[in-house]
Amino acid sequence: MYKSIETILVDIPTIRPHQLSVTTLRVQTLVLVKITTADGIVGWGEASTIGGLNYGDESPESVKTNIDTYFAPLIISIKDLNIAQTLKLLRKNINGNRFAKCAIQTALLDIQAKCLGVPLSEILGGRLHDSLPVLWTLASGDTKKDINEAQKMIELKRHNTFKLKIGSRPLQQDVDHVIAIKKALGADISIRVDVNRAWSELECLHGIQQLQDARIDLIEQPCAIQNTDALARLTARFDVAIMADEALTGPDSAYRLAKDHCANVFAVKIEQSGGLIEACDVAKIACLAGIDLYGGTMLEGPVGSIASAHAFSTFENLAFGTELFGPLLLTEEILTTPLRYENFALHLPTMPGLGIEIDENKIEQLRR
Ligand code: MUC
Ligand code: MG
Repeated sequence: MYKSIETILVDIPTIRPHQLSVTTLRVQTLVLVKITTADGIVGWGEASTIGGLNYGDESPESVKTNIDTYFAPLIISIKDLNIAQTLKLLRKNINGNRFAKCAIQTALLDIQAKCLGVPLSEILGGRLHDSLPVLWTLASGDTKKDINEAQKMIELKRHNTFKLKIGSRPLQQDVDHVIAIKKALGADISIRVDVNRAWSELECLHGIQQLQDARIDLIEQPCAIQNTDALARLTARFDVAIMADEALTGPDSAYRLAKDHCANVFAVKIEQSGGLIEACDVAKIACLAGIDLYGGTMLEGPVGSIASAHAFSTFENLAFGTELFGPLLLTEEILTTPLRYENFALHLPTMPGLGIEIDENKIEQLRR
């Protein structure tokens, strides 16, 4: 059935340093997975991480090693299983490794949808949106630069909603930076912040109160990943929406966070969820619990971003939009036709599978 599985690391410089509380990204390593069937059908997946091991518990190198050593022989050994049985086999034999599992699942679903001649979204329940709103993250670390960057994005009709990365500077400096940007861009522009778990609960009380008063729309993962009790207390205390990001690691954690009222919004990510199917499960749990949805990114390139878009396009209500801007942060294009970002949105392809074509010559030039 499956003839070969290749994992390729591609290092691409970013258009500017991207400063998060946990790391500053200057180069993004795309972890691309290519699965080829005996009939010559090719499926692609991606398992990029943020800053090696700075953000999560998988690195590009661990993903490659684990796919080459454990996933690939298992998949090659499959004789006659459908995709559901194949994914069950992987779950049974491989613990953890959500990012690697996501890349493999994406490539398998790409193949399956190509075989059926339908866009990948159609085998995830069906597309409800042909385009998805995409915000831009301001993370240059400099207030003036961020304001200029935002104004340029609005002029270009690329983005009209912005997420600000904070948490690496003293709290009051960060809060003043956010308020200055909100004032400069005006009341109609939605501003959100991502603290990337940098604040203690006490700092959250001081910081979030000021951000709420300044009409910031969303506070993303303000405190430690494990401190979900604090997340619940903050959600109960403030009117501004509190979003779980790093604390959300798939359907199990979605269930626990929902049960304990730990957030108003879930940042659904295909890699953090362990796959597109699991991301859809997370969204379903959120819907049942009355939690709003936001389509998150691990700053993937075009493969992971469009895979995410296929999953998110099946969500009935994406109240807080998406952040699928990863490809726009990169200085190199790896598709023969770039993803279509227009009118503040990412437009989904209609071709079978992921609906993209990889520029394999470019990959050869850029691969590590
Ligand atoms: C995160 O924590 O949300 C997503 C956008 C961005 O700038 O960083 C990532 C990770
Ligand atoms: Mg985040």
